[in-house]
Amino acid sequence: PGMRLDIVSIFPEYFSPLDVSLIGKARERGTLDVRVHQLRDWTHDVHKTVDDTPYGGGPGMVMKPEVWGEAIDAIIADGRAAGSPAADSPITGSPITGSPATGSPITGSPITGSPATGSPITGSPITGSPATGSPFAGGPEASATPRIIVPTPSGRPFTQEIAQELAAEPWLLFACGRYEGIDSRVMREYGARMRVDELSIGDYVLAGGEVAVLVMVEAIGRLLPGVLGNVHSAVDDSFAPGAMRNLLEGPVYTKPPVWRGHEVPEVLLSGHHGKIARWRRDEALRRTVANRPELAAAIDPETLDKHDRKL
Ligand code: 6GU
Repeated sequence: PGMRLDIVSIFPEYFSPLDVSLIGKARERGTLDVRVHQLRDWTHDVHKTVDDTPYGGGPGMVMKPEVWGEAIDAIIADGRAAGSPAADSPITGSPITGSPATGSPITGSPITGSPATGSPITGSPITGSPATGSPFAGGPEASATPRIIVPTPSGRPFTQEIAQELAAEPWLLFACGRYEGIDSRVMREYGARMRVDELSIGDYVLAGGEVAVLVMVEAIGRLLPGVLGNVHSAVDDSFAPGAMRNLLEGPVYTKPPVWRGHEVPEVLLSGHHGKIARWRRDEALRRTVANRPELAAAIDPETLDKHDRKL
């Protein structure tokens, strides 16, 4: 069964990168069902207003709660109707840049422009119990809720650990704020009924949550079973738990052995696997101390030997 991913934004065009590469392939295969929604589709006024001045004064604008409430309610209803995860749901709708042609704002943006009938993505889930994911199934699907992610510089840090946790979820809904943010009552309203996380991707300020969501979706997407070309790469990452945990990746080399006078470190050509492993650990440690002293300081001294302490 795949993961369903809903993204709500006033700039759906930001998400065209999700049509290509790893994520695009996962969508084509049905591992990922990504639906990008235009928030303004849930406004009712001619100007499609999504923001207003902040109570208490101050600069900028705040996103109105009513439009967010309608958007999130509709998407949750749609996801429940389709069955969540939506591995089972017919792939319909317009290409990624298109807003809905007619009627309900709920169409999302499946990657293929193919018609509903004969879509290569339609079909039954590969695994799981027969009823799971069926639009007609009762039980948990009828009351399924997504995990809601609100990207904001004031959120908890998005880490590899959180990426792993989110990669295990069947349904994520990203609510992208612009301006000074979304009226806080929206997070309170949904937080009472489902998991809502405000997450930041780093200590700098972006103009909106869109790019942060692209970052998070890529980090999560490459962890999904079958998404990454090489299954080993994902568990071997700098920030993944495991053998070289808490160390940055060291330098890497490929052919030719000499390029513009720069030689590949001799040990890598030696064929001595023990020496190579030791050298890689040394380089990883050296780099961690140089680039991320706070990570180096957090290394358990028990995992260091006499040789390490001299680095
Ligand atoms: Cl998640 N959003 C915005 N607007 N700025 C950020 C961020 C998120 N993370 C770091 N800076």
